[in-house]
Amino acid sequence: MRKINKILVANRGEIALRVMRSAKEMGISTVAIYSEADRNALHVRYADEAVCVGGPKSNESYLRGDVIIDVCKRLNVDAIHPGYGFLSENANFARQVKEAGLIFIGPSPEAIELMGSKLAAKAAVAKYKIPMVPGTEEAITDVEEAKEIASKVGFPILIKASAGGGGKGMRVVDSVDVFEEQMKLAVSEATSAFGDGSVFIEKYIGSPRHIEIQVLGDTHGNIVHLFERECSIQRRHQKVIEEAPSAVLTPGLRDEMGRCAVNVAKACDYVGAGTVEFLVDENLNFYFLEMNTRLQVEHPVTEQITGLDLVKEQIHIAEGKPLGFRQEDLTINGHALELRVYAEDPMNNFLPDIGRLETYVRPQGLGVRVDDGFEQGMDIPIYYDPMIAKLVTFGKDRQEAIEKMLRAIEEYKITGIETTLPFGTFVLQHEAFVSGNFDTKFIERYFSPSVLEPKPTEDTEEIAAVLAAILLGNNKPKVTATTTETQNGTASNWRKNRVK
Ligand code: MV4
Repeated sequence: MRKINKILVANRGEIALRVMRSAKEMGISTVAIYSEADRNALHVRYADEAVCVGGPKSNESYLRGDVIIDVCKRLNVDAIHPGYGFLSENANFARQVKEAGLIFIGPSPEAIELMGSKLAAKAAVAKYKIPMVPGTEEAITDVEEAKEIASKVGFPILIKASAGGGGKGMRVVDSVDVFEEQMKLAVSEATSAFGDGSVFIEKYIGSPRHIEIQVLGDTHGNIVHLFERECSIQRRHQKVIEEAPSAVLTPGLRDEMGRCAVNVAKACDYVGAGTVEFLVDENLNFYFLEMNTRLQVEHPVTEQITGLDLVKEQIHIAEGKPLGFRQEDLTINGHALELRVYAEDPMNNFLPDIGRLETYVRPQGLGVRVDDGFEQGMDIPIYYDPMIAKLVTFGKDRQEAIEKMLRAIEEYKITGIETTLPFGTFVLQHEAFVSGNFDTKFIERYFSPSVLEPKPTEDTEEIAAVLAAILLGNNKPKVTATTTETQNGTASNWRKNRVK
C-alpha cells in the first residue's frame, strides 16, 4: 500500500480532464503537462499545477518521457496516469517511471510488452484454451511452408504483423497465387512501421463484430470483468459509436467471453484496467484478438452501465488496494451509447476540419454526459487527434439510450468546423443499427455522403408549393398549415433533417 497524493497526467484534452476530475474527488492533487499549442487548453487550467514540456508536435512534448519524469521529480509527484495514446502502451516508459521510484497507473512493463506482441500474446494465453482464429502460432518465415498453411486454413486469409494492432499491418489474401507478393509486402511494411517484420497468418473472418471486454485486476491476484462494449461501428479502424451492453450477446455468451477475458488477463498477471478484444462472427463464435493495456477512449459506456468510476479503480489498484467487489457483485444496469465527435467533415471523406469553435454549446439533461476538452472560441490544434468530444447517453434500455442520443445531437451546437454529429444521426436512425443487425462493415455498406443531404419534409414540400404558386402568379395560394399547427411544433420539422 502506498498512498498517492499527487498525480501527473501525461496526456491532454478530454482524457486529461477526465482523469483529473476523479483525482480531485479523491483528494489527490493534479499536475498537467502541456505543449506550446495547448497553453490555453482546459486541462491546463483545471490542474493544480501545469508545466509546459515542449513544442507543439507530440514527439517534442507529450511523448517526451524523460522530460515528464523530470517534472515528476521536481514537483514531488507520486504517480503518472498516461491516459490513452501517447505513452500509455510504451513498456519502456512504464519501466523508466518505475525505476524513477514513481507509480505508473497501469499494468507492469512486462504485461505491456507481452500484449504488444500479438504472437507472444497468443502463445501466453494458449494454456487457458481461449478460442482463437485458426492460423499460425508462430511467425512465418518460409514462403512455401506459409503457402501450405494458408491453403490448409483456406482462403481468404489475413496476414497480420505481430507488432501491429488496431488494424495496422494487415493484408487480406484471396488466393495462393498472390500469397508470395502479399507476404513480402506485409513483411516490409511491418519492418518499416514497427521495426519488427514478424508476420503470421489467420483465417479471414469476413464481416465480424468487434466486441471487447473490460477487465480490472488488482495487485492481490483478483481479476474481474466489467462486461462488454460493442465497437463494430468504425471507419478505417477508427471507432465512431460504441455501446454497452451489446445487442447480440446472450447472458451465457457474455459469461463465457467474460471468463475468457479474465483468463487472458491472468495469463499476463494483469494489474489495472485493460481491454480484451474479440471478433464475433455471424454465428456468434468468438475469437480472442488482442489485449489493450490501457484505459480506452470508450470506457465511459462501461462506467454508465456498471456505476463504477474506472479511473478511481485504476488509482486504488495502483495504491495497492484490493478490488472492493467480486465478479458476482457486478451487474449491468441500463444501456449506454457513445458517439465520438470528431472535427472531420463526413461530406468530404471525413477529412480533418480544424479551425475555431465559433459556437460550442453542449447538450444537457438526464442521461447525457459530455467528455470534452474545449470551449467556445477555442481553436482545434492541428497536431493531435481530431476528436473533440465524446457524447455519451444512458437510458433504461437501448431504445431510450438511442432516443437520448438523437436528442442530444440535436441540442449540440457546433459552428466554425464540420463535425461527425450529423453522421451520428444517420447511424442511429439506420434500420441496421436500430435492429442491432450490424457488423464492422456497417459504414462501408451503408454510408455515402448523399445520405446526409437534407431530406424533403412535409414542410419543405409545402414551401415548394407556395413558392411555385407565387412564381406562377397565383398570389393567394391555398396554404394548409394553420397558425395552430405552426405553434404546436410542426413547423420545426423544417429543421429536423438539416445538416449542421
Ligand atoms: C481480423 C479480421 C478478420 N479476420 N482478423 C482489425 C483491427 C485489429 N485489432 C484486428 N482487425 C481485424 N482482424 C481476422 N482473422 C478483421 C479485422 C477488422 C476489424 C476488427 C475490429 C474492428 C474493425 C475491423 C475492421 C476491419 C478489419
